[in-house]
Formats: sequence, C-alpha cells, structure tokens
Amino acid sequence: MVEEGEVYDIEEAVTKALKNTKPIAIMEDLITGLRLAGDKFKKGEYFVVDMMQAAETFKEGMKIIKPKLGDTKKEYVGKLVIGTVKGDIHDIGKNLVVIMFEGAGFEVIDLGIDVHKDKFIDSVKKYEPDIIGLSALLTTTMLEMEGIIEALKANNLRERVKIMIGGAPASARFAQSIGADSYAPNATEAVNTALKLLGK
Ligand code: B12
Repeated sequence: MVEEGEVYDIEEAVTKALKNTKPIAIMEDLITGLRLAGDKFKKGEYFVVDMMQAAETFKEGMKIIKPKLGDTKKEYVGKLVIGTVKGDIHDIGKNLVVIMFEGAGFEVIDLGIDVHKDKFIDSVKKYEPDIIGLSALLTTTMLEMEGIIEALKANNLRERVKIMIGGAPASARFAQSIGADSYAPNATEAVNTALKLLGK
C-alpha cells in the first residue's frame, strides 16, 4: 500500500492489521513498501511525486503505529541529539531512529532536517548529549558528515560525544573513514550499538 501510495486507505488497513499483527512487524512492512517505491524511482518507473505519495502513506501509517510502539518505555539511559544533515530533507528513517531511542529510554533532541553543522556544534554545547546521530540519504549530503566531525574537533568537542551515522548510502567503512564512532543500518541496531557505545 505504501509502494502504491494509497494514502486514503492506509489508516483502515493498519488498524485492521493491528488486531493480529505486532506493531513492529507492520512497521517493517511499511518500510519495505517505501524501499520498493525507491527502487521504482531508481528504475525510472516512478516520479518524485510518486515517492512523495509513498512517503505520505508511510507517515500516515506510522501515526497509528507509533503510540503502540511506545508501550515499552524504559528508565533513562542517555541523551541523543539527532538530525538530517544540511541539504537533505529525508527524515523518515531518522524519525524511526527517534522512536526506537525514546522507546529504549533515551532523551532525544531532534534537530530536524537540513541541519547546518553549526547547529550540531551549538547543540553539543547546549544539551551535552552522550551521542550525536547524523542521518543522510543522498550520496552528496553524506559528505556533510565529515565536515560536522571536523567542526567538532575544531571546537574541542569531539571527545565529549560519541558519533553515530546512518542512512541508506552510509556504511561502517564510511563511518570509519570519516572518524565517526559507529554506523547502524537500521533503527533497532542503532539502539543496540548506542547502548554498547555507552557501555550499557
Ligand atoms: C521517501 C523518499 C523521498 C521523500 C522523502 C520524504 C521524507 N520526509 O523523508 C521525498 C519524495 C521528499 C524525496 C526527495 C528526494 N529524493 Co528521495 N527517497 C525516498 C526513498 C524512496 C525512501 C527513503 C526512506 O524513507 N526509506 C525508509 C527508511 C526507514 O529507511 P532509511 O531512511 O534508510 O532509514 C533507516 C536506516 O538508514 C537507519 N538510519 C537512518 N538515519 C539514521 C541515523 C542514524 C544516526 C543511524 C544510526 C541510523 C539511521 O535507520 C532507519 C530506520 O531503520 C529513497 C529510496 C531508498 N531506497 O532509500 C529515495 C532516495 C533516498 N531519494 C533519492 C533522491 C535522488 C531524491 C531527490 C534528489 C529526488 C529529486 N530529484 O528531487 C530528492 C532529494 C531532496 C533532498 N534535498 O533531500 C535517491 C538518492 C540517490 C543517491 N544515491 O543519492 C533515493 C535512494 C532513490 C533512488 N533509488 O534513486 N525522497
């Protein structure tokens, strides 16, 4: 349904599915739909407007699932500042990461999309997070991540925070090459990796 962008029918479909399927499994299905839409775009079968429709359908579906995922709230484990880097407006994956970290007991400060590196620097000073999460979905914008790490170093802030990166074009190898502490391919692994980084 996400792949086809059936935004008007998604609420009913998700509500029905929740009767006998776990919210996390439905979320995985919605994610698969988005990926399939992305594949069609890559092949030239979809236009940007089709991707937007798919993204909208995903978001509507997640609105219903999100409260159900929140049931598992745990005690405080740390603070995360997260944002999608400058030039990039993709936020679906980042928002999932936010949901999972909050569910795991993190306090999360979400800086949003198209975040300039100075804003990341200011947020380390202001919020003193344990971890900074950087998200990028474009091969062009992922290069911003290195600039943010360099800026943290220049401001003598690098040692104060762990840096995690994610988003479709990122990888463990890329994380290592730019001096990030870690990469995670999805929101669930991101939480596990974060807990490890903090020694929990
Ligand atoms: C939906 C979508 C859009 C929507 C975004 C809506 C929104 N609010 O996010 C819209 C339509 C706006 C859009 C626009 C564009 N898009 Co787009 N988009 C996608 C699509 C189909 C899905 C992305 C997505 O949400 N995936 C689902 C989520 C759940 O997965 P995810 O983002 O990877 O996140 C998971 C992990 O990566 C990880 N993660 C994510 N962030 C972080 C952060 C941390 C710290 C950690 C640890 C983990 C982590 O956890 C997440 C959850 O499990 C992808 C295709 C794809 N295969 O990715 C293309 C895609 C990313 N888009 C693409 C392109 C080209 C564009 C445009 C340039 C198109 C255009 N010509 O205008 C614009 C760019 C605008 C901009 N400046 O940013 C290309 C990028 C190609 C490239 N190599 O750079 C892709 C890959 C499509 C394709 N196959 O060609 N897009």
